[in-house]
Amino acid sequence: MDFKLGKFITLEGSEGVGKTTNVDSVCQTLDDLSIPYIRTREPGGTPMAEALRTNLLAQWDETVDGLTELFIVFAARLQHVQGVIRPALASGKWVVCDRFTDASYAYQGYGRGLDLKKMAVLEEWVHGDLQPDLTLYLDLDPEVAANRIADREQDRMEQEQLSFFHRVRQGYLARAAADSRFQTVDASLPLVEVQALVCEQVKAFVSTHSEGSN
Ligand code: Z5A
Repeated sequence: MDFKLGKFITLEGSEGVGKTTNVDSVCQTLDDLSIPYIRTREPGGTPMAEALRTNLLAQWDETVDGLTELFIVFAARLQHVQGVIRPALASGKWVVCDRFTDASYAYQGYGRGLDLKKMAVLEEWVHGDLQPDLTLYLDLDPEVAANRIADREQDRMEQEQLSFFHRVRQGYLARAAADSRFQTVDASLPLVEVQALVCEQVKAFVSTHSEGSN
């Protein structure tokens, strides 16, 4: 499908910043405005992509190369874009997605040090004509974020050093500064305040884009 009637909203940020919690707020705002949407996530969103996610986050008794991670997340993304995101947008539904390709740039590009120009070729190949319309970037010091999820069992990526998450944050900040589709939210504020800011951003976006065409 090569057209879209719905809008594509993504939430981004390092682990523990509150993305999942705030996806709820985005969905609640769309519900209040009677806008039809689907809620999904990356890596994941289809049975095969969810299986790839499990592989990405699992502990392996071998070194996992950053390029291997990149191919896993883009393979999952292709399944997700073709099977879920494009059909939903083409049918007029909005898509609310917990992470998308900005996460690949932040984690595999800035975090693992992969070549950003080569990543752009892969992005173009997989979904060159499809980009989020609005990206809510939740910004938080990685140390504070790690403390928020300290009582959870940590997956392979969450066990990375703090320096890795500082590079990830720098990656997100660089991308947010370079593209007007980003709205940066201070995720260090109390949850109710973050939720209010997220709700405000979504309402502002809806008021300028609700006519339903590109
Ligand atoms: N990954 C990748 O490497 N490349 C890619 O291209 C993609 C992903 C797409 C899984 O992502 C991993 O995939 C991720 C990057 C990699 N690895 N890491 N690390 P994920 O999004 O599923 O995993 P996550 O980032 O680890 O999600 P999370 O731990 O569930 O964090 P979150 O969704 O941002 O946070 P939360 O669960 O909403 O909130 C965490 C806690 O903080 C919770 O108790 C909340 O109640 C609390 N919270 C939330 N907001 C606040 C405020 N404002 N104040 C106080 N407490 C708060």
